[in-house]
Amino acid sequence: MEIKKSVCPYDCPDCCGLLVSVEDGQAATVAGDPAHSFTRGTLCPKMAHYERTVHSPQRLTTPLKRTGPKGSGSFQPIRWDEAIAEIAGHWKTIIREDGAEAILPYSYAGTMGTIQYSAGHAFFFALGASSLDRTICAPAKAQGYQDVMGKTLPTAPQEAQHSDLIILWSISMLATDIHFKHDLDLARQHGARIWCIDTYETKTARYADQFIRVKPGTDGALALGLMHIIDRDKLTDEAFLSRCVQGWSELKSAVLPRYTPDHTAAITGVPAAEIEQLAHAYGHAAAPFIRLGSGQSRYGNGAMTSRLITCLPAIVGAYQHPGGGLLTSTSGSHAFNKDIIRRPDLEKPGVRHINMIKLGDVLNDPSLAPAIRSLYVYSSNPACTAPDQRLVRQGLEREDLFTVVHERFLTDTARYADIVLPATTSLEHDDIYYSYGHYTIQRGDAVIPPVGESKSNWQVFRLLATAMGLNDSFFQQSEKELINQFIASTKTAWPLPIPQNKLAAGEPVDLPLPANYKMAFHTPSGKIEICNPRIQPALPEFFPPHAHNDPEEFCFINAPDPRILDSSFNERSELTHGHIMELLMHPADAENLGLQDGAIVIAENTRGQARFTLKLSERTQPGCVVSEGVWWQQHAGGPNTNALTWQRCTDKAKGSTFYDLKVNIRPQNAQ
Ligand SMILES: Nc1nc2c(c(=O)[nH]1)N[C@H]1C(S)=C(S)[C@@H](COP(=O)(O)OP(=O)(O)OC[C@H]3O[C@@H](n4cnc5c(=O)[nH]c(N)nc54)[C@H](O)[C@@H]3O)O[C@H]1N2
Ligand SMILES: Nc1nc2c(c(=O)[nH]1)N[C@H]1C(S)=C(S)[C@@H](COP(=O)(O)OP(=O)(O)OC[C@H]3O[C@@H](n4cnc5c(=O)[nH]c(N)nc54)[C@H](O)[C@@H]3O)O[C@H]1N2
Ligand SMILES: [Mo]
Repeated sequence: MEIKKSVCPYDCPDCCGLLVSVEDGQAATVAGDPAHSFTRGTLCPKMAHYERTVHSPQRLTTPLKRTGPKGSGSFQPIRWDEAIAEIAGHWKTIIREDGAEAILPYSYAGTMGTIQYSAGHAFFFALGASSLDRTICAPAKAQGYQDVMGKTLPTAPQEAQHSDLIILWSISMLATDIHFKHDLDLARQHGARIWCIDTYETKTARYADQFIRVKPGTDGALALGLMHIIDRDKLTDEAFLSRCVQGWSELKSAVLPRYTPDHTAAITGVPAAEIEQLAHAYGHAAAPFIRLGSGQSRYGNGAMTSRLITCLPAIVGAYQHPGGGLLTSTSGSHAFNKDIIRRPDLEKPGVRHINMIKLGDVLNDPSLAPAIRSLYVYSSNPACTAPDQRLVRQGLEREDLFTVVHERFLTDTARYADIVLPATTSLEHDDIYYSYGHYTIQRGDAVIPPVGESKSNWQVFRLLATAMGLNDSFFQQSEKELINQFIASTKTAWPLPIPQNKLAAGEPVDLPLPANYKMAFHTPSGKIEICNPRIQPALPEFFPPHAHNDPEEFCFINAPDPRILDSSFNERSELTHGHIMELLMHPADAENLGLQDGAIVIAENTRGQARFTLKLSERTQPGCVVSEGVWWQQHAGGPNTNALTWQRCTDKAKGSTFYDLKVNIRPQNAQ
């Protein structure tokens, strides 16, 4: 038996270091790598048995061709050369008749690996296909941070160990960022207090010392209310503000006066006394640290909300103190020059861009010219995870749509494919990884041979490039050659030298941070920009989310489930058994509707409906129902939460608004 190092590839901020024991070409066990400075040898329950995903009997092992109606899941195995020839044949006809823009790639972060995530970019650019805007996650959060802080490096999570007050702000930490708990536990040993701000009482809220429950989409008003009190009670750091911040006096005179505790309480639903308490805790803390998740960004005002929260550390000068600061997403990704794989230079000028959130509209729009005639999906499961599911599935059912899905499992999306191609897992292909939750990077080479005939994303695009006559030598490179280029690119892409030999050897490497990184404000003015004259509005200001004006009765939060990750891990029955498609409702609301705990209910709105088991709980607030997890149809027994979500975008950065919606609830047997 041999122990080999690897990296968790999933779309999670922790990006764990792994130790894989390999026996007879199979992964026998998977453990955490104690040498990884953020994840320190522990894993979540999903990855602790990653070998069950890798060697699952449900793995796709050969290419498949559809034999039944779309969505039925009837396929027959075919050879790789037949599959590639069939795809190339269809695409050549489509390009000749309608142009390459009639082909749409669709992918996201099934793997976060730098190569495999972006493996198709250059190929589809060279083909001239429609370009996909990959905005399904939290670009509005990044935008809000950037509007205030520019390219300033966010605070490293380990800093929180030295903080005396930590706010977990719309982050489901015990589901989505579990290793951060270690840093908080250490801070607590020195007396730190932990606050959590969420719309319902998550496990993370129970772990915190104090919990603030906000109405969905109103955190921007809360941030303004906190600033109002911090200013009123003279808890600001005036020296820091005058030296390092632009626009504070304008915000103070033009916006803050309205956000009195009572006005803020009326918008957010948080009692004025609690707002006062949090403002004083934050204003008096020696080194307050905010860990901002993405929940607040999944609304029509998501970029603005994130921008308003980003102003808070500035007014108390948090960045000056060890332990103080704000972590949104780390910039570990800047350690590599991603253009090496993405090749933006190959994108044809003026080519059509399509926002992935709008997939439902795009597949059904009769006026789109050219119409989408072929969809190539990899590293994503849009039939399950994209908003407005009824429209997405209606599009996938189109007989004239030639759909190819490159997957590890027969997902909801793969069931609609004309051709399915089997994909490797991260243990079977080479890649190099960065994290969006900390500053450790690591190379992860294949540790076992491919399962069945599966191939990596990059290997498939190499085959397709040849079949489509793209002879550029770029497409002939191996993954290892690309990894070497990424390692070499760290010299120019990152501020301080990175130990390249350690990185090349597959060890976790902590990116060296400049000593003053928290105080080096990379904005055009060199200051933190509460007022940003280059954007509209120049001063941040709260406005309500989209659903504010929706006619249905209940806000609907569809949050992460600790057992799965988006729709990944649905293949693992030991994880997915038990409570799924549950809907939390406040007992007072249930009483009004005459509904009992355990009732089967239908949630519905103009987009569609989904069936849930009702669970009465004071963990949620009146007027707000909650469901956790994005479940495969075979587990959900029908449409999942995305039957109810909208294709509407955020205020900036065209992000998704998964939590900005309302539904009506009725018992299943009532009309
Ligand atoms: N186990 C598990 N881990 C995951 C995922 C998963 O599905 N399961 N998903 C992965 C992905 S793709 C991502 S992007 C990250 C996301 O990780 P997080 O940032 O933790 O998750 P979010 O989905 O943004 O939701 C975080 C919390 O925001 C709350 N929330 C919703 N609306 C509001 C609001 O208006 N105000 C406030 N204050 N809170 C609100 C939700 O109730 C939820 O508890 O996690 C990753 N890790
Ligand atoms: N209702 C609701 N919907 C949501 C969310 C929510 O909170 N609520 N969260 C949203 C968010 S934040 C995100 S980021 C999206 C994510 O949505 P998706 O992009 O659909 O992500 P996953 O559901 O994880 O599906 C990834 C798929 O990629 C496959 N895969 C893994 N590795 C590879 C590989 O190397 N190659 C190939 N070809 N395939 C691979 C996996 O088997 C898996 O089926 O979901 C969004 N959808
Ligand atoms: Mo995400």
